[in-house]
Amino acid sequence: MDRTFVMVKPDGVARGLIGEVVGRLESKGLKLVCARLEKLPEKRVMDQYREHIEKPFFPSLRHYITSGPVFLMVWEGRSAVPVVRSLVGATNPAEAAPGTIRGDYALDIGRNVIHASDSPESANREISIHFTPDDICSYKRVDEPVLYE
Ligand code: IDP
Ligand code: MG
Repeated sequence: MDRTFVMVKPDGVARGLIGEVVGRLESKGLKLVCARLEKLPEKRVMDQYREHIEKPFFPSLRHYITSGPVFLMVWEGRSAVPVVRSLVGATNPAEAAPGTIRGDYALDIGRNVIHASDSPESANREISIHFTPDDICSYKRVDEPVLYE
């Protein structure tokens, strides 16, 4: 099964949207295998967003992402990376389709509620920034036999 890294950002946590996000991914059939609520240390912010460090918006992104606790998760399921990206919606919430998390819950690109890995390689990299292999739980969802052909 594929894994992806998902994070409810400080605006999402402060607005009480953790349950909404978790509920949507659970309803889709994905399995939560790891989670933690915490304020991100600077070093992991730099690792997480390394491809954006030189971008003009990075200082404000760094400030915002460390402004309060985030909810870090690992989700498992078939094609978990593209499936979660499609549930999350476009980076700019003004362009995100209705029915997506960003389309339904956000207005501003700098306050877009959620992060999700954009490729299996990023997912592995991001999971290992925030978690150790021992943190990942292994269990069966009772609906697994009917979720997959
Ligand atoms: P993604 O979160 O949809 O993968 P990325 O391009 O990887 O989008 O950007 C990472 C995050 O950086 C975005 O989710 C958003 O919070 C922030 N960001 C990206 N572009 C801008 C911008 O133009 N202005 C402000 N923040 C931005
Ligand atoms: Mg990205």
